[in-house]
Amino acid sequence: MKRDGVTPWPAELADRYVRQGYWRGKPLGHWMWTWADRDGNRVAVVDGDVVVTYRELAEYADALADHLLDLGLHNGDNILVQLPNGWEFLALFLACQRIGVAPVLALLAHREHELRCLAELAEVKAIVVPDRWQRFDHQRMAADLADSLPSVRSVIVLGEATEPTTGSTVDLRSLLERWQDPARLRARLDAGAPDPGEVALFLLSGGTTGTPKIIARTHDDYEYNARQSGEVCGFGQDTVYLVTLPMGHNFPLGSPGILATLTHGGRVVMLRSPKPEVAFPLIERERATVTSLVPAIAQRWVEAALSGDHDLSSLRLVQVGGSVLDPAFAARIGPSLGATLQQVYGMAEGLLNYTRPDDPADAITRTQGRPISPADEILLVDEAGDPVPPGGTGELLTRGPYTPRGYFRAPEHNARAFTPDGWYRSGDLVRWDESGNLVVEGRVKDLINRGGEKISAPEVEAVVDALPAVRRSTAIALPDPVYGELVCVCVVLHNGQKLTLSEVRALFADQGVAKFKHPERLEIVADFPLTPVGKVDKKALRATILTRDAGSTQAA
Ligand code: AMP
Ligand code: DBH
Repeated sequence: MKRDGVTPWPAELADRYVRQGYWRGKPLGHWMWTWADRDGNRVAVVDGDVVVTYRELAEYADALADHLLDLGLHNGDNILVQLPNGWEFLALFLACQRIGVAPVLALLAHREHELRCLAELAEVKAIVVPDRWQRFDHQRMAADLADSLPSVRSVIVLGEATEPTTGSTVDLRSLLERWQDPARLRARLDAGAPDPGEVALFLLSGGTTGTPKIIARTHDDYEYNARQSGEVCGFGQDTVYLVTLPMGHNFPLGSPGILATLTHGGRVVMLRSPKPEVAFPLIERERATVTSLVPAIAQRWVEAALSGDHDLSSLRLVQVGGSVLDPAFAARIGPSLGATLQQVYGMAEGLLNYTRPDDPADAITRTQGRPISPADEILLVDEAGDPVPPGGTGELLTRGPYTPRGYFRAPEHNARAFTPDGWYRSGDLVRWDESGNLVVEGRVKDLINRGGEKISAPEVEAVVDALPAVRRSTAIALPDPVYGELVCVCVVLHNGQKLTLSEVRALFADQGVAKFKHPERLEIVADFPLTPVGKVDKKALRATILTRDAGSTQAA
C-alpha cells in the first residue's frame, strides 16, 4: 500500500475476490476510456447547456491528469475536493483515478471545522473549491486552510482564482485545456496507471466520534460497488441518470449512480438544486430515466408532481435512501412520479441493499432491500454479540468485497467499529423480513440522521462543551416533520448561568461548523438521567422531552 493507515482485506480473501471475478484489477473509471474508444461521440454528460461526449470527457480528464502531475501531485497523494455537481467535478474525479491521486470527497455544506480535520487526517496536497457558492466564499476558506496546513501546496479554484496563498492558486478550467497531443498523452498516462489494490477515493462517514472519519475505497472494491449496483438496477446504454444529490456522496456517485452509468455507456445529467422547479423541467428535457433521492426530497417531489404538469414519463426508477422512509408515504412515490420506487439502504462503509424492481409492491414499500453481492456476509447480533434468532432484530454486522476492514488512520476507533474478525459494526438495528429483504428498525449508534445527512452526536457535544456556561452537554435526535430528525442539545449549566439557542448557534457558526449540524433545539436540564453503567441515558432523556412536548401540545 502506498498510504499508511489503510486496513487491507486478508490476503486469501483478496485472492478469492479476484478468482471469483468480483475484483477485476482495473482502475476505477477505466470503462469511460473504453467507451471513448469504442463510441466516442456518445454523450457522457449534460450539464446545463454544456454537452460532453465520452471522447471529450476522456480528453479533458487526461489533460487535467497531466496538469495535476505538473502541479506536483503523484500516485499516492491525496487531495480535498469540495465542488458543486458539474462536469468539471467529474473530469477532476476521473483525472485523479488516472494517476492514483485519491480525492477526499467533502460536501459543499462543510466549513472550516470539517475541512481542516479532513485535510489534516489525509495530509492533502491540494484543496479544490468553487470560488463562491450560495454566497459563501469557499476560495477564502481554502486559502486560509492552505496557509495554515503545511501539507497543502495548491488551491485549485473553479471560477475566478483571485485569492493569493503561500502555495499556488490555479484556475481549474485552465487545467482542462489540452496542451499535448491526446494520443501521446494517453500513452504516457496509461504507463503510470495506479495499482487497482490502492486507494481510489475517500468517502466520508456520518461518524459517531468527536472528529470526522473517512473510508478509503480501493479501485477494485469501488469499481465492483458501482458495476454490481448497475447490474442489480438494470443500468444500460439507455440509462439517463439525473444527479440530484451532492455527487461526492456514495449514493449518487456509485450506488449505482454516475459511475455505473458511465460503465454502461449511459448519460449523466447534472443538477445543481434538487428543487422540483429545477429538476422537473430537466427530467422532461433530458428524458431522465433514473435518479436517487433522500426521503425529504422525495416528499417535495411528490407534492410538486401532484400540482405540476411536467412530463415525467421518462422516469423508470426512483431510488430513495439515506434515512427512514415511512411505508405509507413510500406507497405514494411510485404512482405520483410514474416510476418504480427502489429503496436503498447503503453506507459509505460498503454494504449496499436495494429492493429489486420486480419485488412485490409490498416489499418495495415496506423493506430496505437486500445485498447486491452473493459475497456480502450479514450477521445480526444482540447486545452480547450473539446471533439473534431467525426473524429477530439485531445489530447488522457485515463483511464483503466492497466493505473495507477499517476506517482510514483510526486504529482506536477501528477496535470498536470492527470485530476482531473483520466485521463492520453498522450500528443499525435491522431484521430479515419474510420477503427476504432487510428492514431497518432503528440504531444503536450515537448519531442524528437529518434527512440523510449524518451528524455525530459527540462532535456536536464537543462544540457545545466549549461554552463557559455549560457544565455538561449531550446531543440527541428529536423527530422533525421534514427531515425525520433534528439536533437537540441538552445542557446542564453552571450555577446561575443562562444560555439561549441563538447563543449556541452563534458558537457553531463562529467555529465554522457546517450549518446542517447547528442545533435546532436547546433543552436546559438540572441533570441527565444515567444508565446503570453511568452513561447519559439518551433514550430516557428523549422520552422525557417527547412526553412533555405531547403534554404541552394537548394543553394548547
Ligand atoms: P454513512 O455511514 O454515513 O454512510 O451512513 C449510512 C447510514 O445511513 C446507515 O448505516 C444507516 O444508519 C443510514 N441509512 C442509509 N440508508 C438508509 C435507509 N434506507 N433507511 C434507514 N437508514 C438508512
Ligand atoms: O446513507 C448512506 O450513506 C447511503 C444511502 C444510500 C449510501 O452511502 C448509499 C446509498 O450508497
